[in-house]
Amino acid sequence: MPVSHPTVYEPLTEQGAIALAIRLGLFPEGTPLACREIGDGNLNLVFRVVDQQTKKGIIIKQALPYAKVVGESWPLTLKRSVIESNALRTFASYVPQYVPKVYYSDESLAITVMEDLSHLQIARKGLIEGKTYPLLSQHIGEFIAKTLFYTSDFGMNQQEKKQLAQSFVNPELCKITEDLVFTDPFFDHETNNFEDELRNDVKALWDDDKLHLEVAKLKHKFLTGGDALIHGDLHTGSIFASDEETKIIDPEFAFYGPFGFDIGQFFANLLLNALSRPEQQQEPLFAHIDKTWNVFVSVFSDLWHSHNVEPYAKTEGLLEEVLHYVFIDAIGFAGCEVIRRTIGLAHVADLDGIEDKEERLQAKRHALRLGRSLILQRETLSSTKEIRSLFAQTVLA
Ligand code: SR1
Ligand code: MG
Repeated sequence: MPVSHPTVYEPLTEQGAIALAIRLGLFPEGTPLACREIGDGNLNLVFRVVDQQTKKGIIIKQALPYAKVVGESWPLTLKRSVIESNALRTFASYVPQYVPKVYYSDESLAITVMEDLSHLQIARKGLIEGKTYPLLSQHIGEFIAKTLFYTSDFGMNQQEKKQLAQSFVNPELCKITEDLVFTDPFFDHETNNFEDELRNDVKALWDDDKLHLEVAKLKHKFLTGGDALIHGDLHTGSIFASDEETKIIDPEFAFYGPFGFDIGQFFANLLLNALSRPEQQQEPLFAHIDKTWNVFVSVFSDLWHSHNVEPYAKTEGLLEEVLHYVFIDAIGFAGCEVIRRTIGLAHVADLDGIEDKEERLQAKRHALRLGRSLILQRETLSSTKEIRSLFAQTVLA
């Protein structure tokens, strides 16, 4: 049966994805192709088209006009697919080794065609299986440092930065984060989702004025901070990894945001995994947090001294001031992310996958306490090493 070639938006089928791959000339003529929809995220369709002989494939990612996790009642802009392909291309200009290659994108079909990374594993899945990914923090620290520095007012022409920022204005996806990370979990909101047994713990957060003030300050930073082009959703489900390689995917939430946000989300998701592990297996997660921060500081500082375009760059104390606020913000953002992944709309398998109900509830109570401590105590921590003691106090309290 002939397959039509859409030029106006319609969701692809597996046959349609094969037809598109052929039309784009991504495989030699006559290649026997197979396709499967493999998307397991909250928002999009993901097709893997494979040459059945060589087993080599490509990925076609297509945005749906609604949030898949909720359904058609939650409409969502297709423009996020342009944001994603442009962000991948921008990141590739600084750190090509850490992002999939983009072969093609089409705004009207809301698709991005990119490198198949199926030789790697989603880091969240591997971490849940107990893997440690020895190079993960080295790679993520370098990715974050380079992308943040080079897209900031320190690393690029300050007029061009404003234009780049304009091309990444992403109000609908930012609103999701503003609501789901910074607002809904802290109020009795219909998007929240948690076990009845946690109601007293959750209600304590809703009634916590001290916490509300600090979350409001962090939300304000997210709303107003335009330091650099950030990934915007850098949890461990947005990372493919192996023992040797790391690739960052899914930057559809990218926009000009605060320096500390990506670091905070990454820290939070490592901590959520640590909460799901027995104590004696937690250390690799803490070591990843230390190393991500140390690599970030080292790479960012080197670039600061070697490639800075800002005349005040050599002013004593400025770099230290920037790193200080990145650190504090990252810890606070991490606290918000830990709480929202526990009681908000989009949970994580690290916690939800704990089979024993009592253990699961206990891990979630610990997560709520840890998130709160990270937010309230962010200004008292002086190094990532202190996250360990905060974690231990929270879990033992
Ligand atoms: C309705 S979208 C829910 C979550 O999925 C994405 O991965 C983001 O983390 C978002 O907050
Ligand atoms: Mg995503």
